[in-house]
Amino acid sequence: MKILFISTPTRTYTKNYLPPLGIMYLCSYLKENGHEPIIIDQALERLDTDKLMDRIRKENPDVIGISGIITAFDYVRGLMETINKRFPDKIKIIGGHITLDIEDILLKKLKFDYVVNSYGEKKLLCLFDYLSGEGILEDIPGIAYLKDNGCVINPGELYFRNIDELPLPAYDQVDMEYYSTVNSTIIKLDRYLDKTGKKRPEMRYFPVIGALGCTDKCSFCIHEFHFKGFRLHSVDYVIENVRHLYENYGIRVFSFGEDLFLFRTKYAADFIKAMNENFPDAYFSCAIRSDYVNGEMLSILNNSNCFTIGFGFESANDNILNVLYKRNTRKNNTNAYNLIREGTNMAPACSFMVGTPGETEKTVDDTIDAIREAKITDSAVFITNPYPGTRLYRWCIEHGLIKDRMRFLSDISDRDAIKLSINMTPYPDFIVKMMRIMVINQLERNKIESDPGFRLPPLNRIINHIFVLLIYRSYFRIRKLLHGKEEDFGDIQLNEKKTVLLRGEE
Ligand code: B12
Repeated sequence: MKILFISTPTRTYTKNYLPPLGIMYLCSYLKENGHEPIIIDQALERLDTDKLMDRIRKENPDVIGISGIITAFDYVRGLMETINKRFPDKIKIIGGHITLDIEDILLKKLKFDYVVNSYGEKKLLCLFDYLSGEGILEDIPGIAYLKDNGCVINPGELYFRNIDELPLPAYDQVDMEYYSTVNSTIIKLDRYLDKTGKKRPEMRYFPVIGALGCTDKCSFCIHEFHFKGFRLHSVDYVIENVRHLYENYGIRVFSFGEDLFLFRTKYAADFIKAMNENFPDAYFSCAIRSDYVNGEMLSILNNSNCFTIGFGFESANDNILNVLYKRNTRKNNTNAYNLIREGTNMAPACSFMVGTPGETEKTVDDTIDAIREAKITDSAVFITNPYPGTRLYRWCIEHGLIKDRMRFLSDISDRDAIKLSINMTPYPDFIVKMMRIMVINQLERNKIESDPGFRLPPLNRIINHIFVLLIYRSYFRIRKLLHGKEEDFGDIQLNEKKTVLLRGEE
């Protein structure tokens, strides 16, 4: 069967800077199984509608497979209007994170024929068998379709126990030159090289999947209900992948992911040994959870070319961390940050989020205090967004915070999580936005103290450090006067109700 995959822009105003690894994996697996997959990397190419339709016509596939994350929703909706008009008879399938918890909308409103949830390889293979007249649709786990005008979502999951069975991604299907050179400066690598005096590599960068999934089920992430479990590639598999990229594409800087990679000490030791022996001139970054950071792990990593290690700090208030289901504490986060910064050459990287249900002036102040104490300087600060597929999204639906799903999907389209979509606090929107600025202000204050050469733009100083501070603090003073006491929503439970999402009931 011939399938044409189309990647979609995470942001329409700028080209994607990471390759569409999901469909690259699907391509190589389907090819290995006798199918004919190809990719139009629209996330990069940005063909105008006519050119894109011409390409589809020329390729004349049996199936059109669209891939994306939820921020591509509006784009996919527009694309499907045209595709449905021009190619009414082609089979249209959608996969990727965009599908989670909105299968009915994709089937009924965007008029896809099939939705494939979570990992796609084996499900697509079964679906192709079904489309060729073999197998039963109802027996394919994790796919959704319309039946008697109702949305059917087959339960269950179908994926590899051993992910080493996956062939390497189809690198030949995308513009490797673009993807390996688009990230031409990586500040944390520059700092690492300055600190260690190590030789500057050729700046050719690429992400490598070392593991899939996560050990945890944070309420703002998709791993509780979808993409379940944690699967680690063997060291040999990852090294083979790295070798392929190193030898064929000259890659010298790797980022290992996706959510979690080196967290078992023995695995980390074996992996670092193999990297040091085979690619002594290659550098890499990876992601971890702060509770997996310890002295032994760090000394192993410090004895390698790992230049940065990132984790989600999220909040320094333990109640908020509980609402986020982080299974972690402020203490673990600050310890990990300090251990990495003070005991190694690596740069710690962490990110924060504000506006979680239960957030108050006090909980944000806890985060600000922790940033001050740990002297954290550069870090991303997001506003908690209830993306579909997560517990927070289901909670927002249950609590009536998301009433019109189509409108919500449009609101989160084409935007980063630095924007507010749903206000999950009792405060006005501008206060939640200011919470983010207050946290950034502290990061900037730390930067001023640690780097004498760093200057804040005067307008930023006046607006954020003076006006925002004044309005924000005054708002809470007045609120405290009116309520007569400090607010505390620390006992919020996101699972107070049995979370069953009714898809297709609207
Ligand atoms: C890398 C990554 C990014 C990259 C690029 C993502 C991309 N490819 O477009 C970058 C850094 C740009 C990014 C940005 C953001 N991201 Co992001 N990101 C990820 C991450 C960590 C890994 C994705 C990945 O590469 N997986 C590995 C590949 C191999 O798997 P895959 O893509 O899932 O593909 C498989 C299946 O999905 C399926 N499949 C995929 N496509 C298709 C197509 C068809 C037809 C079929 C049948 C199947 C299929 O089969 C594939 C193979 O099994 C995920 C978390 C995660 N663990 O998945 C979050 C994740 C996708 N991101 C997320 C979010 C929210 C964001 C941001 C909004 C966050 C922010 N800070 O602002 C921004 C959006 C940018 C914007 N609009 O401004 C959410 C998305 C939630 C959702 N419901 O869509 C995720 C799931 C994290 C989370 N919170 O849980 N992200």
